[in-house]
Amino acid sequence: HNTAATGTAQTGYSGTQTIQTDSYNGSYRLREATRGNGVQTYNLKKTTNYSNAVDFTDADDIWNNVNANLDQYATDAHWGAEMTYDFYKNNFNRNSIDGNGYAINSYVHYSQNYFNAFWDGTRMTYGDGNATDGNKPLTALDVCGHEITHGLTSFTANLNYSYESGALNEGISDCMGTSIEFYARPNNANWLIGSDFYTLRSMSDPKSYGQPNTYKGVNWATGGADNGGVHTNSGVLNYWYFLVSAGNSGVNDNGTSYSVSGIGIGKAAAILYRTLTLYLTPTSQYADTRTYSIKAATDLYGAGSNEVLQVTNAWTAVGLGN
Ligand code: ASN
Ligand code: ZN
Repeated sequence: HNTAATGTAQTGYSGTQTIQTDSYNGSYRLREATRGNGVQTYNLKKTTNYSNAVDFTDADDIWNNVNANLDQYATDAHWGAEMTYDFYKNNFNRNSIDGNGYAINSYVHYSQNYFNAFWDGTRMTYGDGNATDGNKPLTALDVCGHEITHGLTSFTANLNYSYESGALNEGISDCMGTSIEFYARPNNANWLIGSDFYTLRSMSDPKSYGQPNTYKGVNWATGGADNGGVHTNSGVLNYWYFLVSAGNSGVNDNGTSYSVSGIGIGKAAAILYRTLTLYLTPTSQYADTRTYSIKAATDLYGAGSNEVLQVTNAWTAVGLGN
């Protein structure tokens, strides 16, 4: 028999946060039922065997045991999943990734020296990192939001995970992951991906991490590696999203001068969410995303609005003018 409880977590990356847990058999677990059909976070104990995963437990629901197993970072995954649920619920009234309460299960301490995190179609998995990032777990808030958003994408546009549609799939996860970071941790948010443990990408300056900021421009990946460059060519969507949110001016790789006035990350998220959930399809390309994001902005803010103008200007900036 279990009872809902409210705990306090000293997270690894996000300071002290309130989390929902439950009380069971004399201790507390990272399980809750206040959001949809539940948010659960499990311990793989450095194995890859999901059927042997166990609960993380705490004696008093004040999760402050910093230990050599790095168990404190499990609370980051749990809180990150809760904040991702809240972001979609509070902003778009969406009840989890499928709109129907889909249980969000996360698995921490996957394997050994594993420097990645992934959504496998049903759940999240996080490695503990390796020497590259100083052995820091991958449970940063923006990465939690990124991985869970892969689930949202699979239930909506279901963008094919290769070449351009795959780059859009990746970019959408970065854009929403960063939006979730700004939503849940507004005083400690940035446009980098994974900077809590090791910066993987920059949305405000994709070229500084080997990504393109212009469609088919410098750093655009053309080969089959990485499913057709999905983690590289996502830089174009990322920079578009940064521009829509925060604005910037400059000259792109085609020699086109641009100036975008940011409309804020909240409106940018609303436009991208509507584009993803209403208009994109498995085979959508960058040109389609331009068309439908302008349509989404028109739906939300009206034809001729400043929002539509800046969304359009940002596409011109990344090399997708008409
Ligand atoms: N962390 C990576 C991602 O979510 C895993 C992968 O390559 N699919 O994109
Ligand atoms: Zn991804």
